[in-house]
Amino acid sequence: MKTVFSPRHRGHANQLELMAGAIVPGFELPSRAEFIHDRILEVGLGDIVAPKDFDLSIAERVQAKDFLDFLPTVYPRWKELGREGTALAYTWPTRGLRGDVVPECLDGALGHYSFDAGCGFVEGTWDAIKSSHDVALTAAELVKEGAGSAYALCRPPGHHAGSNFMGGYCYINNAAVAAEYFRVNGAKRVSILDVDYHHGNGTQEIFYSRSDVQVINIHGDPNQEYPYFLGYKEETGAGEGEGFNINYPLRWGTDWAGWSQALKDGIQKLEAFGPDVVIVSLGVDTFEKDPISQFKLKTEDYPKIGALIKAIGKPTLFVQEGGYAVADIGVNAVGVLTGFEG
Ligand code: SP5
Ligand code: ZN
Repeated sequence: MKTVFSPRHRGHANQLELMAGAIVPGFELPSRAEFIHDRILEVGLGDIVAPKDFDLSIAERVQAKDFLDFLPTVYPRWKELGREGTALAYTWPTRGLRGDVVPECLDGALGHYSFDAGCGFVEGTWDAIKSSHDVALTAAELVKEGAGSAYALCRPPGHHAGSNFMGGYCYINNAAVAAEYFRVNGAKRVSILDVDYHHGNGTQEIFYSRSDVQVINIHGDPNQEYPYFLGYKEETGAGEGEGFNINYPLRWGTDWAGWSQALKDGIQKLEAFGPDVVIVSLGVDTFEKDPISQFKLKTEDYPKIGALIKAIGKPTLFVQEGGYAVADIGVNAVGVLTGFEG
């Protein structure tokens, strides 16, 4: 299968995040995408192509225009304030505060448009976000035009970003934009299968009231794990969308036996839905050596994931999400893709 990749992700570097009471170097490193890129060449998965330039009209159908307009302004405004380093939010509107105001002050606006301190901005961040969006849409276009599969090597990732907020290293929700692209281009039903270790709260929120995009998530139980405030089993969709959101929260320590049971059950529900196209939000932070995660998948398990997805028999778009064991991320992510290829 073809991979879409842009070196413009590299400008999103040296960002900081808040973890366990300390400001630490971000885990979402440029080397993540480079290790995957190099592994694709090593195994000869297929051509690696550059993204086309897309406008944000599809993105604006799933994420608010004011939010999307805000993203490119953050770092220029940060610099205008005479600051350097990473622009990061530190105040968030929770219960009892006004969620409807966007303060003039950049720090307030950053808080308004995010739910955690996982989305720092540096000089090259917006350009990387836009390139990641373009990577997803270019790969979606390949699938639309008849490729059985394609891989969007997105960085930054997207699944924590919702209709008007960022968080969890995610700004534009690449998988959601791709799903909307397929809908606009004739697909009647789209399934998003999110296998990242963390619940894809943004994807769930975007499609929660819709019956045309089924969202299936397998992830660390939010009682134990980030993002804590969404991803529980009883969240099954609302209104028209009732029954089209499916969560598999799994406890810390889950290994292939438990994890693959959830995947097989999810695939059954996906097949019953009967989508025209499948989007896989492909995180490999389920790996036993992931530095911020608590599942126990092994390198040998990733090709099995690909094979199970291949057996669905649908056009499939893989969209890269998380995975922080950088030395292993290439082998694991590409393992899913080679397992799919068979
Ligand atoms: C796309 C994606 O995978 N985003 C993940 C964002 C996770 N951010 C919060 C991480 C919290 C880690 N806490 C565990 C501490 C391990 N020592
Ligand atoms: Zn993750």
